[in-house]
Amino acid sequence: MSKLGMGLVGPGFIAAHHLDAVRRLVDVDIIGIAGSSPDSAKKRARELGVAHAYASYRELLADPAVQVVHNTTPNHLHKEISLAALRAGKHVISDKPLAANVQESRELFDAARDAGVANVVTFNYRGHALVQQARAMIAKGKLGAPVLVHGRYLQDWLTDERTYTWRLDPKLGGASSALGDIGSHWCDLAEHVTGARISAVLADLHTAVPVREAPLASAKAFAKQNKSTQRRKVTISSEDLACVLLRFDNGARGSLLVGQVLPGHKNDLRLEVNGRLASLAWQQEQPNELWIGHHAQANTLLTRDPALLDTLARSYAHLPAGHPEAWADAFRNLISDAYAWIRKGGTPDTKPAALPSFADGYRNSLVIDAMLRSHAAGGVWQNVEAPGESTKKRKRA
Ligand code: SOE
Repeated sequence: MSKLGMGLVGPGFIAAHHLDAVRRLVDVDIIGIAGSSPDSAKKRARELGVAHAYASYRELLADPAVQVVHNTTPNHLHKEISLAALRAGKHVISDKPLAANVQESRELFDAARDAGVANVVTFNYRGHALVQQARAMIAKGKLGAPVLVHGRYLQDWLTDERTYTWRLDPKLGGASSALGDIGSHWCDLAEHVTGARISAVLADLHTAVPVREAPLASAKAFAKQNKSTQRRKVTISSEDLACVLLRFDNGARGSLLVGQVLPGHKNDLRLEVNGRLASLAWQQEQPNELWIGHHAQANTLLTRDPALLDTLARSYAHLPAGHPEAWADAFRNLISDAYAWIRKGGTPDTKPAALPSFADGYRNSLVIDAMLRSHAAGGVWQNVEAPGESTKKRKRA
């Protein structure tokens, strides 16, 4: 079997994890990377152990050895680069969110469908074995009809007002900050696990740190900035906190808390689903455990053991029970599914069920957009729908 060639554009923080996941597959060659300049690409290629640095992303796309493009650029570049890659006939794996806003996401979704190639967006929490277990249990009716879907994604890395990131600049990160960055993961997970769609939202957004002291020079994501760093004051317009009520299209109700300025919370993503027969809960920081709640019998804690998992979840678990699997393993599962899809031609009927595509990325941007609209309207319910599409029209169609 000949190897597939991949290239990566945007060699920042997350790029190393894409390359790590690809290196764990046996049938993919890393051809080269492109960055914001020829020099930065060369420097990062050395640091990441990649043999070739392209002078630009256009040069990377022109190389026939590159069949798959990983787009790990900041959000405002997602559209331009993914679109160019699709037009060059490449399979595309894009970081989330798919693009900076609904219109751009729609364009990418349409272009991917027309190109007929594999198109993946990295909602990587789907790659956990116990997330797939939860999804299988709900699909098989083990919880009964879901009545409540709730949870949170809380972080603290933006707590200090001297921390600044491009994600807080709407021109680079998009209109939404916390919701786009991490609320997006939770919404994708909630819809993927339950198989239901968020149909309406009521959101209250807030900026708890409205002024930040950004370093004058651009700093690496998550880098510790010391006291002597020269700074400028920046007014922040996007949200670092969000409280959202949800309605799902199967009748379930729900709620979501999102925040990035909450001391002590690192990547505190939690999803709980309560059905009429049973409940379940999964937490990203304890990914090897699934809590299963009952009314008239003892609750159980299912630990990740390939032998105990549903057949739909088993292939996402690689180590024997008791050897923990975590974030990087789930990321690898997603990348492995992406390449399995590519090998099958990237046609809609061959996509692995757990793999998030541009359709999911577009869908997700509609959900986040409805939250922004709800808040802008003063906290009123908004349907999740494409611009120009009213619920009435949808029902008639
Ligand atoms: C930063 O907030 C970040 O790295 C996100 O961009 C990721 O998608 C999330 O998984 C963890 O936090």
